[in-house]
Amino acid sequence: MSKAKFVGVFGKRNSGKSSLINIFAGQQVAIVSETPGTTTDPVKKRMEIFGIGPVVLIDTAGIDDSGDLGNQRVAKTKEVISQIDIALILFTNNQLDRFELDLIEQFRQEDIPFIIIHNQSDIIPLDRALAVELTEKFKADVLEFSCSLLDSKEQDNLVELLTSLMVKAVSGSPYTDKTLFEGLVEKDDVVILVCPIDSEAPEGRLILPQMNAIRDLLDRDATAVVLQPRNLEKYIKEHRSKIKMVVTDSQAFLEVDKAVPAEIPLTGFSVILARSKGNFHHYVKGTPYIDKLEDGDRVLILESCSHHSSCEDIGRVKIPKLLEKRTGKKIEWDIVAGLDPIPKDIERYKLVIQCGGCMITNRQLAARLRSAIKKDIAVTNYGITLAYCMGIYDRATAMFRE
Ligand SMILES: Nc1nc2c(ncn2[C@@H]2O[C@H](COP(=O)(O)OP(=O)(O)OP(=O)(O)O)[C@@H](O)[C@H]2O)c(=O)[nH]1
Ligand SMILES: [Mg+2]
Repeated sequence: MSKAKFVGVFGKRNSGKSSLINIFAGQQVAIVSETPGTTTDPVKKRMEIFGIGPVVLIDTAGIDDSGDLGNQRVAKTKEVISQIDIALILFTNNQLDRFELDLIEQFRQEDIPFIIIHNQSDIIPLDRALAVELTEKFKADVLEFSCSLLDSKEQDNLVELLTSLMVKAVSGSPYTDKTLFEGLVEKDDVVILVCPIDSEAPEGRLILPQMNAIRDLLDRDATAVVLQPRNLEKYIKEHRSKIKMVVTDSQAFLEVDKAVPAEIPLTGFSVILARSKGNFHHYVKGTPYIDKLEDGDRVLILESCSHHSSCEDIGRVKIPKLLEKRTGKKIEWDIVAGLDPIPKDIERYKLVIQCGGCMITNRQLAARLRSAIKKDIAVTNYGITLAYCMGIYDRATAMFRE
């Protein structure tokens, strides 16, 4: 289930960013040249790094670029910051000045672990006193590196060292995915998963959250009972005392709600999925704001993948319709797709509704909602909004609100 980690490589022009990416990729993915400003737009390379798993390395344009075009490139480089899990910041010649310091400040603000790399150390070695000063000041690892060592064994050792620092940086991250039942289910618990097989179910298989739920229960040595809504009542009658909780597809919630006695916790796949992705307590706080919306209020939809037509339909059609019907108000809708930048004037919005985020990392999700949360704007997500409008929110989130 592990998602790729996004690693951004930053530094001035000619510091060796593209060279570093090529070393990791073991191939020439990025153009390297002695002409400063070779890399212009961010370039992504997906690969597997032993110890981390799938990784997307992002090569960026130099942060010291200038002029009109240069400023645009720097702006593109800075947009990358909201997408990454780790930053590698390269400098050379023991010169770390306002360009790097400005980046480091942004990493700290956005809570992104970073590794400071002194590159081209074969030409000018890293000043030890500077390394100690930087480590103390920024509580970050500082690595003496070179992308062009003649001794390949020595080069391999350096790459291995950098990899281990990257592993350390991601493993301490508070943004790693929670699994669906983390903290909810223990060994030998019985959990009923209600999976309606209707015209919306895909042919011959289960959908991803259902499969992930089964897998997570197996990992926990719990028992997953997978059944259709019509078989639920009978099962509960026969096994009532043993059931820890029931999780259902939201579409079947109302029917399932009637069949599950009040003392058995009931929730939805979309709710446990939202919880596993983080920001959940903000959603629980923000969702009831739906009923406070007034005529002319603006709502921002954050649609983080642009290629799922069913999600597109939920964000662009279903949710606006449901909310306007429920509130009876005329609401203004804005949509930001993919990983496009969040509007700077976030204060204009009364509510922000994020998609399920199945295609993005938890850190990216956190970054997308950070400015709204900071300004105390109500936030929620697709699944929880649907649950709210369907009238199942209270019961489906009860066990998480105590
Ligand atoms: N001696 C030495 N040369 C290096 C090292 N790393 C990169 N270079 C050289 O430095 C030059 C710039 O390297 P690039 O990888 O293109 O640098 P970049 O940071 O991607 O540069 P821009 O894309 O222009 O921002 C090239 O000529 C590289 O061969 C190193 O560790 N040692
Ligand atoms: Mg480059």
